[in-house]
Amino acid sequence: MADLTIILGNKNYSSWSLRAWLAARQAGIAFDEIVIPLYRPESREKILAHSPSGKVPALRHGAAQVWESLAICEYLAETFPEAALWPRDAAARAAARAVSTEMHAGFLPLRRHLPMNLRRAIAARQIPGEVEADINRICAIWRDCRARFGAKGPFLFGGFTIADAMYAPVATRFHTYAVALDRVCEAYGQAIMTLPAMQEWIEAAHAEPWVVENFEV
Ligand SMILES: N[C@@H](CCC(=O)N[C@@H](CS)C(=O)NCC(=O)O)C(=O)O
Repeated sequence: MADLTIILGNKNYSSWSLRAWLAARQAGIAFDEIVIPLYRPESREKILAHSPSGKVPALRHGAAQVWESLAICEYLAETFPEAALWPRDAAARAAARAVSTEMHAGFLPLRRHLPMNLRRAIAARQIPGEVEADINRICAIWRDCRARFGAKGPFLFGGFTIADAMYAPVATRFHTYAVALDRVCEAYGQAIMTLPAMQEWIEAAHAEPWVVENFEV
């Protein structure tokens, strides 16, 4: 049993859970996980036992209790500095924090209209204008980070960082909803989707029995 536990929602749908879990997995940290099926009568009470916000993900590590995906990622970066979850260079780190916060605080139309659903058959959906604007902004972020900071690897800042964890669920959405991408964004999406940790998460999502109709668009 590890002394660090991450509490998650359904792997098929819970994009915020994926972000925290992926950061921990990529950092090579030993942890246990508890998956709480969401949007069932008992879900809220079960989540509240671990997370005062009533939302997942949450993390427990000794006396530390952390909720909010980005705060969890920050905690992992601070507690395991050798994992380099933020870029070491200050300018790159500032940019990584900016694009991570932009994801954490925004892109609501995209999140609502194209919910993460890893089991969904791959097929395009009609994209409203406000979702297209989100997609364009995200692609601009990806292109800019890859061009300015990505030379040393396939991720936004070269090696894997929290910024990649924050955008990993977007890569799954672009894949699931067959969003047409330019060459740079397509390659970056592929780099995320083919990570062994992503494959592990997707396999677990496929094995889950729970269906949340609201996310089956
Ligand atoms: N801002 C939060 C969002 C967390 C969130 O909305 N989690 C969803 C699952 S992806 C949840 O817990 N939903 C359960 C509920 O609202 O009852 C974070 O970054 O962790």
